[in-house]
Amino acid sequence: MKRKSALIFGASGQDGSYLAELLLKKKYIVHGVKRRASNLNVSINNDIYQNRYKKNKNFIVHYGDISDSASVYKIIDKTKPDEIYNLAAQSHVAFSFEVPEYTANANALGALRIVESIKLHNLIKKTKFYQAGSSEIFGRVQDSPQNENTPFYPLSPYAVAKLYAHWITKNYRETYGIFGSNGILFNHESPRRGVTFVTRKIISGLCKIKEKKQKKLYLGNLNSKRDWGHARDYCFAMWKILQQKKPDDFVIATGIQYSIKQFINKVAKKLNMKIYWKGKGIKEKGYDKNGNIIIECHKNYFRPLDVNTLLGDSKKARKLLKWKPKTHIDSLIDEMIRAEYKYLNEDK
Ligand code: F7E
Repeated sequence: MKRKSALIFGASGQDGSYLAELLLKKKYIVHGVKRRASNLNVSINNDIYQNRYKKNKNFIVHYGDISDSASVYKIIDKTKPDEIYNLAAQSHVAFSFEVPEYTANANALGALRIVESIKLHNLIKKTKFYQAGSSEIFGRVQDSPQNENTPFYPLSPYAVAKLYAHWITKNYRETYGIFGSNGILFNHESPRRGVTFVTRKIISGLCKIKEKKQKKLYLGNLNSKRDWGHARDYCFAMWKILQQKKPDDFVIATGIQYSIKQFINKVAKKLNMKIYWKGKGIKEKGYDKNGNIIIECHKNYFRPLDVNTLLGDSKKARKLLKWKPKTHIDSLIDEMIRAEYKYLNEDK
């Protein structure tokens, strides 16, 4: 039987690495697109990329950039894959306020470049396309929990760009019959998460505080609530989405939410640290048992506009894809703490 082939834009990020692993296990030929001057959020991801795939002859690296039309067209023409996964993005919501145009170019036009190349290279009948959507498009939530029918209300340049990518995928599906599906993924984390995202930042910070390698952790909005799952489970959903007979859009979420403060308390408990909270809003502080301030809010980590609550309803995915999250948040935190200690020891 002929091996299936897949092309992953954003192959060296958190999701790209889990997806590549899954597809290689499923005997795909995997083409991964990587930026040559890639300054990825964590060097760990680059290591995974270098060490894990370099020697695998079924993993082929292509240098390119989602913000460069010629490279996107060329790679798609050269590989003519059965499946394309677009995981390439400027993925920091806060940073999108600083670089809105770059964010629109990568996150919105990136998806357009791919669907347009599928069309131009006559791959409509051959190639299935997965667009990595984001729960951020629900923004100022109009209903709770959010499902595929909840109205969108994006609150950042990141979310506005992701909404364009969502609609252009749907538009090419309806206009040209492209097999284009959107996964609307709620937050998903892992030890491979970049250190500037809040879960990894909290786990890394608290581990270092416990080991006396850091005194304090500065954060922003402690009251926002997120629905966090494990990236590995969510990458499995991406693959399932493309194995359907028909293209469609799916919310991928756990259906359970915690505030940032609740997440901190969970991590602290696992590390046998008790945090005593005092104050409100930006003045809220976390103290250790000796009365030292170990968590403080800093204006730099607040966003001009924040999404205060996100909670996903993934009934459709559970029914049609027969998908459900396997990893409970407690196991996710345990895995992230174990990895953090490994990184700390390697640092030594
Ligand atoms: O923030 C609050 C922050 O940066 C979560 C991306 O993968 O998921 C991710 O976007 C919450 C926000 O993720 C800090 O204000 C408090 O309310 O971990 P985050 P995100 O913005 O939800 C979605 C689904 C994506 O699509 C994105 O690509 O935590 N928060 N203090 C903080 N956040 C950060 N980063 N740093 C803080 O110090």
